[in-house]
Amino acid sequence: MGYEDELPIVDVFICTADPLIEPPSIVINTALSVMAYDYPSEKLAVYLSDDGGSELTFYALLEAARFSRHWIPFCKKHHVEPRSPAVYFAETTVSGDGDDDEWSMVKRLYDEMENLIEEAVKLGRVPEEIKEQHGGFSEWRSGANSRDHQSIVQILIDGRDPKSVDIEGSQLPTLVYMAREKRPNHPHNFKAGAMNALIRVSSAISDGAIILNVDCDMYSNSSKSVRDVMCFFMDEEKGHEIAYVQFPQKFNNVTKNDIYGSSMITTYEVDFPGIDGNGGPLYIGTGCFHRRESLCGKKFNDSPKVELKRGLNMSPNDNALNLQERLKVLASCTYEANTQWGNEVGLKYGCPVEDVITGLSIQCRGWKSVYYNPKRDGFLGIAPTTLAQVILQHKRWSEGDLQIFLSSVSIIDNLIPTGCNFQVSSAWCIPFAYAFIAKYANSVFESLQSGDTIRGWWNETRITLIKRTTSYLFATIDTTLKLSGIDNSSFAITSKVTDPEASERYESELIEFGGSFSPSFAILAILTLHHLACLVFGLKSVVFGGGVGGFEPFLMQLIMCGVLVGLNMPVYEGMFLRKDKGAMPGSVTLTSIVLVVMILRRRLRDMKTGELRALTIMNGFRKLFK
Ligand SMILES: *[C@@H]1O[C@H](CO)[C@@H](O)[C@H](O)[C@H]1NC(C)=O
Ligand SMILES: CC(=O)N[C@H]1CO[C@H](CO)[C@@H](O)[C@@H]1O
Repeated sequence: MGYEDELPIVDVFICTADPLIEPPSIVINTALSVMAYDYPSEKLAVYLSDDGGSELTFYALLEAARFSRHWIPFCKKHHVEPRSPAVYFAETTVSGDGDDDEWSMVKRLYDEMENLIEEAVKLGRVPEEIKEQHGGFSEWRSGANSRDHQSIVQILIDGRDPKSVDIEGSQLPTLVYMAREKRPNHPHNFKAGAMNALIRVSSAISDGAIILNVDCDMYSNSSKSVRDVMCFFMDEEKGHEIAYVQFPQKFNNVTKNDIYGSSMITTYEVDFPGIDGNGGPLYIGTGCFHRRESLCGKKFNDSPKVELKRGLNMSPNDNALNLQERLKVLASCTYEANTQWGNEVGLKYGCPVEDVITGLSIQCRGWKSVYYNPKRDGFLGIAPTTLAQVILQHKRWSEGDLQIFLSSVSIIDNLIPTGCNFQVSSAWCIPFAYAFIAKYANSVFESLQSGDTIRGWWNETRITLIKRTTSYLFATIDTTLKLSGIDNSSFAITSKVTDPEASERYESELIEFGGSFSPSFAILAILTLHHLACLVFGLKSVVFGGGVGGFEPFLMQLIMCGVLVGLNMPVYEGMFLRKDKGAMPGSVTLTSIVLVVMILRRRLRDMKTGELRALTIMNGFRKLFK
C-alpha cells in the first residue's frame, strides 16, 4: 500500500493535426478514456496538442471536460471497460450491475454531447451562443488559420484547484488544450515539434515524471495500463534503467484475415519480444510511456537510484493569468531558436519517423526500454481501411527508415533475392530453393504461431509486395529529392474517415482501389499485368514448344510467375471483374494495359542479348504480335 503514495505524476500527450481527417469526436474519446484511468486523479494530467489549431477541436474538448464530470465517477463506480465512451456504449446495453438508470443518464449525456459536436463540425464553426460561454474562444480571432496563429494554451480543468471536482465531489485530472504558435516562415517540425511544445508546457503545469504518448485515435482499452507500467519504472532493482515502456500498436477494426496486413502480427508477437531481450524495443510513436528526463536528453548513469519525482511543480495559488502568459511563451515558435530542442532535448527533428530515431538516441544514451504486450490490449487504434491509405502510411514510415539508414544507425529490412535464372537440374538450384522455401515456411509458421490465419498470412505477403513496389519506391524518390534539397515534402496524415460504402467493402475484405488515378495504383496494375502476361506467354511457349532448350530452364520462373499471379488475384479482380465503387479506376486499368503492351513489344525488339528468359517468353510474343 505504501507504493500508492509514491506513484509519480503521469502526463498524457495526445497529438491531433486536422479536424477533418481526425474528427474531434474520435479525439475526445481518446482523451476521456485516458482521463478515466484507474490512477489517482490528482496525479494525472491530459494534454491535447492541436496542430490544426481548430476551434472545433477546442470546443469538443471543452464539452469532453464537462462530460468527464459524469463519465469518470461512472467508470470508477461500475468498473467500466473500456473507458472510451463511444466504444463502451456501442458494446453494452446495460451497465452490468443492473443500474440502468445511471447507465441511461450517462449515455444520454454522451449522445447529446456527440450531437452538439457533430453539428458544429458539419457547420464548420462553433455557434456564437456557445462561444460566449467560454473566454477561450476569443483566441480564434478573425484571420487566424491553422498555419498562422499565435499560441493558444487553455487549462480546461485545473487538477490543482480544489474546485475541479466531478459530480460526486472527487478530484478531476488536469485537462489542457494547446495549439502551439504557427507562422508560415517558421518550420514547425510536425509531430515532433508538437510533442516538444507539450513537454515544455506540461513542465510548467503538472511536470509529470512519466509521459504517456498516444495517437488521437488510440483509446485506452485497459484502465490498469498506467499501474501496470509503474511496475517497470518503480522496480527496485532494474526500474531506474528504463527510459520507456512501449505497447504494441493494435487496432480494433481489423477484419479476420486482415487484407491490408495492418496488425503486423509477427512483428509484435515475434520480433519485438526478441528485441526486448536485447536492450528493448524502438519507440513507435504511440502507446509509449516515457521517463521525462530520458526524453529530455538525460544520459543514463548507473549511479544511485533516482526517485521518480512525486510532488506538484507549482503552488495552486500561482497567478493563473501569469501562468497562461508563460505557457504561451513556451508554445511559441521562436522558443526553440538556438537551443538543443529537436536535437539533444526532446523528440528529434527532420525525420518522418521522429519516434524511431528518438528511441534509438535514447538507447544510445545508455537507457533500456521495455516491450509490454499484455493479454488485454492496452491501446486500440483505427487501422487504415483503403489501399491508398496503406500505401501512403508505409511511404511515410519507409521514408523515415530510409533516412535513418542513410544516417548512421541502420535498421533497414533485408530484402530477399528473387532473381532465379537457375535451371532446375543445376545444383545451384538447391540453395536457392532452400532459401526460398525456408523463408516462406518460417514466415507461415511464425504467423500461425502468433495467431494469424493462413489467409491473413497470404494477405500480408501480398501487401508486403505492394508496399515494396509503391510505398518504398516513392519514399526513395522523395527522400532523394529531399536530401538533394530539391523538395521538402510534407507530412501526410493518414485519414481516419471512410465513407460507409467503403467501410462495408472493408468489412467484407475487398481491397479498396477506388478513387481517382493514382501513380501507386498504376504501378501496381502495370506490374501485375506484366506478371500475368509473362505467365500466359510462358505457359504458351512451354505447351507449343519454341523455347530454346525445352521447358526445363523456365520451370522456376513459371512457378514464381504463378505465385505472383496467385498472390495478385484481388488486383485482377479489381481491374476486370469488380463493378463496385472500390474497383480499380478505369483510367488506371487502361493506362496499364497500354503500357504493358508497349513494354512487351519493346522488349521484343531489344532482344539481342540472348538472355534465355527473354528469348523464350518473347518467342511467344513474336508469334502473337506478328
Ligand atoms: C479491450 O477491452 C475489452 C473490455 O475490457 C476486452 O474484452 C477486449 O478483449 C479488449 N480488446 C482486445 C483486443 O484486447
Ligand atoms: C471490423 C470493424 O470493427 N470495423 C470498424 C472499423 O472502424 C470503423 C470506424 O471506427 C467502424 O465503423 C467499423 O465498424
